[in-house]
Amino acid sequence: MKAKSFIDAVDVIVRSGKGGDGATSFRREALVAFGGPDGGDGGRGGDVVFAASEHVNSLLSLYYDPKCFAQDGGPGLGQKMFGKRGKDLVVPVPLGTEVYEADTGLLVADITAPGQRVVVARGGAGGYGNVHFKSSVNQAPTEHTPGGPCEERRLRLELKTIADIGLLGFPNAGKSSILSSLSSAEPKIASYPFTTLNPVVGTVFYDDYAKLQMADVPGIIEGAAKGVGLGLAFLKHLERSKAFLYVIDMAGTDGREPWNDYLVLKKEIEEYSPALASRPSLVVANKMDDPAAAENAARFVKETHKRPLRISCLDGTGLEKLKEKLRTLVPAKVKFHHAHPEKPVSGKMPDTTGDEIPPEAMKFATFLKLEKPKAKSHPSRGNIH
Ligand SMILES: Nc1nc2c(ncn2[C@@H]2O[C@H](COP(=O)(O)OP(=O)(O)OP(=O)(O)O)[C@@H](O)[C@H]2O)c(=O)[nH]1
Ligand SMILES: [Mg+2]
Repeated sequence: MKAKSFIDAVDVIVRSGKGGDGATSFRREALVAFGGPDGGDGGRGGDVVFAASEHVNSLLSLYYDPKCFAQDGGPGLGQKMFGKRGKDLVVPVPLGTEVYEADTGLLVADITAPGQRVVVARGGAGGYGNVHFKSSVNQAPTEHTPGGPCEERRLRLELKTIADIGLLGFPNAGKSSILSSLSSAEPKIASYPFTTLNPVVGTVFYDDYAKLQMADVPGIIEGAAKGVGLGLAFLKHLERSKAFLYVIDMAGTDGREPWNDYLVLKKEIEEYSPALASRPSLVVANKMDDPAAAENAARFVKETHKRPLRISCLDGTGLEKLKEKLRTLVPAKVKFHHAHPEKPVSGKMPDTTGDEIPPEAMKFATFLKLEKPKAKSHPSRGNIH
């Protein structure tokens, strides 16, 4: 069996570490009589954390190792010593990963920003050592509490690739050729259908340091909405795209009619999701170097009333124009922002001295999580007195 190289959905079990038990111990030291209790608290169990990483592009490692277990906390020790804190388990996941509760289908987290970290299972708190139970009437307590339980969940992870622009087209239309011409991505290019079997993302760079992400997904054929070919399963990778390129093979290779290709593509996308079909798009006529292409392009305009952008990945015609057109579809991200239009200017802070907070002041107050009071700190985080 061929080893899998790309996985975009996987079920995992996450389990945080159990808290360590508190200790019962008494101070024993030469020349100190009745030293009293000195059993320390157990250590906290480790958390399971999903961390967005730009260095992974698939859920493959979780497919082969779906058990994500963090370390348990160590038990408390004598001499008021804390138990060891369990190590957190940090699992790198690709940008665009959605985390669902496997049993209920509830969305737990959507990991989209680089550096984003989500705690999916929180470690148990450490138990109290007997030092906490001393009092004037109980000077030699033997009580201690067990560590908090671990948290175990079954989660379903789904990867929806993040890209600004998605490439849609029939197999062999030249989607991968466009991606490799405009970016430094190296998708496989060959003259047989379904060369691309996994989504590939490339970055298009501009001279002013702006950049756009472009995603190439496997080809779509008639009946894809019903599962023909590779189906529309891969279209979920384009759900987050802001705009689409319909790539049409204007040479009509394999006896296909380009205008028919466009109408079929439109219909299949419409069936998959009307919201996707209504996003900004650009029709691109590829393979214009082919002798049959010019005639086909003229007929294409007549049949579809769309004027495609004519390009050829083979001789490079129209590629620069395409690159510029992409920026009109999606505003490219400029790397260096000197002035951020959204940023509040400190001199123009709204007046909040009255009884009512003006609505424009609320955007300054988003950091106040008033509905959630600060959690009471656990004694294991401070010193034992
Ligand atoms: N003549 C000509 N051939 C092209 C052009 N662009 C791509 N091709 C050829 O068309 C074939 C298919 O190109 P790909 O880029 O692999 O097409 P694709 O749309 O990614 O195909 P799948 O991954 O199978 O869906 C390859 O043999 C390319 O060399 C072009 O502008 N002119
Ligand atoms: Mg391809």
